[in-house]
Amino acid sequence: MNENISIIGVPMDLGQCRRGVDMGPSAIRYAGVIERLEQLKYDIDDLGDISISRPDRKQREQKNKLRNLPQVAEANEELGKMVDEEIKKQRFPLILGGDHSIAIGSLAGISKHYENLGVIWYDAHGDLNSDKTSPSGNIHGMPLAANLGVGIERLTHILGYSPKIKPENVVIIGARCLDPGEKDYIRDLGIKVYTMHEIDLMGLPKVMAETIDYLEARTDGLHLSLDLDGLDPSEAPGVGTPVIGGLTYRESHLAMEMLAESNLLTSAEFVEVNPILDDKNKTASVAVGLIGSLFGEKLK
Ligand code: 6HN
Ligand code: MN
Ligand code: MN
Ligand code: MN
Repeated sequence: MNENISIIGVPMDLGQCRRGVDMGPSAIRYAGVIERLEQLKYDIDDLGDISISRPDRKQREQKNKLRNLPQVAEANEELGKMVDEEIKKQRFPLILGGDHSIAIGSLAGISKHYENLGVIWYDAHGDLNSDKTSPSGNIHGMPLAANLGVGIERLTHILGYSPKIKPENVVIIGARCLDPGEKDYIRDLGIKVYTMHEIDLMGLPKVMAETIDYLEARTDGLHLSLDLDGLDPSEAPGVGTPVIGGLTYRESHLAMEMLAESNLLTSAEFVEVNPILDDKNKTASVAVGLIGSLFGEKLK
């Protein structure tokens, strides 16, 4: 693993409707992410939080199919540029959210550097909606689609190119709440998905081993996009769209250890931590625990 990590906080809550997820980066820092990584002897550069412009009242009242589109797009351009810069400096970008709409900017900055970027989407949801299929108008339900080049141009072409990733280089893990349009899309494109059903049948270790083998064979970089709602809400309650029946902390911890052992990871983001909905910063602490495992706590 790259020994130099740049942390970028993205206090974004405009990709969905619940207040508080903009405090996710602070909650994760407060839970000790930097100390944890420094103990593992990484060189950490905390770049702080990017600034997000707020919609004024008139903009908020506008009935638009895509909620807060100008502000979300602008912040993602900004994030994309920062991530790109850090990779140019040969540093590992670790992005802290914020709602999942920020994965559009993360991948815009990352994907420029790879021919075949692999993505693990660890999430209860598919985040594969577009303006046409979204039931909510919330952009945090759209980042994976946007990165695949599906949706409106303002989101698909962040940093001026599209698509960012290919469907065959994506693996979704933990899905248990997919909208009809998302299911059609998964079927049409043949995206690899391990739903909770498959995880229950196969066991998480087999799922991770298959995922790692599959991506290792076809990709030249690997990004982890981990939405804390992939975990069960009993262990990660501080999320805006909880879905029961999720991955346990132990399973997730093992998934991170297996990723660490694979030595394939080139970037990561942890999103959807909402301290207002949380129980004593439990979800942020879970995120920090998973980050420790991901960066090789067991190996060092
Ligand atoms: N997330 N599929 C729902 C929607 O509104 O499009 C929920 C999306 C949740 C997104 O948790 O990142
Ligand atoms: Mn998500
Ligand atoms: Mn989710
Ligand atoms: Mn362990």
